[in-house]
Amino acid sequence: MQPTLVLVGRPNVGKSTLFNRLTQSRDALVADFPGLTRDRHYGRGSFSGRQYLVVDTGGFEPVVRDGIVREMAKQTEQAIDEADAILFLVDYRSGLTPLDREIAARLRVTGRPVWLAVNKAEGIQDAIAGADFHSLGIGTPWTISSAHGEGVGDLLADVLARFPEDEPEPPSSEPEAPEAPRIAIVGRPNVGKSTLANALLGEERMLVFDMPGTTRDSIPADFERNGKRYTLVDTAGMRRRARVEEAIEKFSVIKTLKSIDDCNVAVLVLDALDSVTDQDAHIAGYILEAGRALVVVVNKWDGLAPEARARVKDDIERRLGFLSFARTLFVSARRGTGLNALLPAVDAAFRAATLRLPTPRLTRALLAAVEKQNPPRSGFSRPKLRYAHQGGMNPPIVVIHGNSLDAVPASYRRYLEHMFRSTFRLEGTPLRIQFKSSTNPYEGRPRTPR
Ligand SMILES: Nc1nc2c(ncn2[C@@H]2O[C@H](COP(=O)(O)OP(=O)(O)OP(=O)(O)O)[C@@H](O)[C@H]2O)c(=O)[nH]1
Ligand SMILES: [Mg+2]
Repeated sequence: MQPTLVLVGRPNVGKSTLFNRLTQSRDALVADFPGLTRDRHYGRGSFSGRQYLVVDTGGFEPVVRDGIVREMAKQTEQAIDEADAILFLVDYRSGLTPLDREIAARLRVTGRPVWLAVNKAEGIQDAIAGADFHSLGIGTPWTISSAHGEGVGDLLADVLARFPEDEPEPPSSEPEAPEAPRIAIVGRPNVGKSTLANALLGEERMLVFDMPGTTRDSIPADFERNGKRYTLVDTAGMRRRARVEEAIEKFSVIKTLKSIDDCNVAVLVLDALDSVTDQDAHIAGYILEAGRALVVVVNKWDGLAPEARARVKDDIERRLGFLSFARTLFVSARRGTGLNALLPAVDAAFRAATLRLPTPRLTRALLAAVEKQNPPRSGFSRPKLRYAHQGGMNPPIVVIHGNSLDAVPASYRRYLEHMFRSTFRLEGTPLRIQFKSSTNPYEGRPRTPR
């Protein structure tokens, strides 16, 4: 499983500094997508091949400083409720404070596993750093420095060891594609996810996603259309048909992230009446970061005047330009208009995401691209691209081998991506390109896994 780690602590203890450190490897992966805005509170990370989600509860601090336990903002409460592990940060330099005690008391009643981390303790021995904090009753304190990284690896290893590891991936040369695409319908509250899900599953089918007691486990629903099988994975906010029209959904970023991780194809639903909001852009960013195939559905299109339609299309291009690989559909889930195109778009995205890319064909495409345009010279050398193989699927990863590949600029990487996309008709999926230089002094050493 991919656990969710929630960072909790009073202001200024170093939560955001730790968050940045825990998500660094992922940031690097999606760094060069123009226009992508990162949500600084939710992120993915990996350590020794284990993946996890991290939530920084900073910025959610109560406006009223006293009575933090009662006043703790809703998002923090929700994140604590949905956490698999809580990392409770305290500050070695300022010592134990009354607020730390209040937070500890609140965390003790959650029943969730809590790790106590004494931060800003660079160069300090465990026994000294932790001395003050044993009295919080949260167990043995871990000494760390978020800023310098000391102790963070040990802490993380201990946290992750508590959760079962996923089945190891099959060797990357022969990736197995699942037969039926797993689809996650994601989006802000009340954009029409449930109506869309019902339209897909058929009127007779009741959605039971919100049955009491089942909220933490995802409940997939299988269905069949035109002789093909699909699975709809649980998505936050889906409800029984009878209750679709009822009150505002409770939105959970953590559940949204989990269902994105759990699917092959994400269907991102936007509300045409609101055009593109920041939250839409963030969810889009999570999908890209996860490398999931994607179909964008703009719902409630029926109610829009022509000028408004033009504006929405404009906004999508401007704010979600980094999703240009995905097909965008304009639909009315309630009236059923435009929906015929949805499953074909899902099929196309799934095909692209799980396509086998044989080494000879990839290499041929690579060499054709290089012949058409060489990578630019850098210093004394010109990067030499020799051959390519597939390093994974969903998302497809193209690993390019050669010399001096560190010098390949982002613009040339995008050129290659474009060439691979058009050669293999890769529509609807992110595509990752990795370079492996044989002159690289780090070649052969274990790398930080994705
Ligand atoms: N010396 C030292 N300073 C640190 C460490 N971690 C964080 N800091 C500093 O502490 C200050 C607060 O760090 P943040 O990460 O912003 O703290 P925060 O908990 O996110 O704060 P809020 O979001 O306001 O609650 C910054 O000036 C950091 O540079 C550390 O391990 N050692
Ligand atoms: Mg912060």
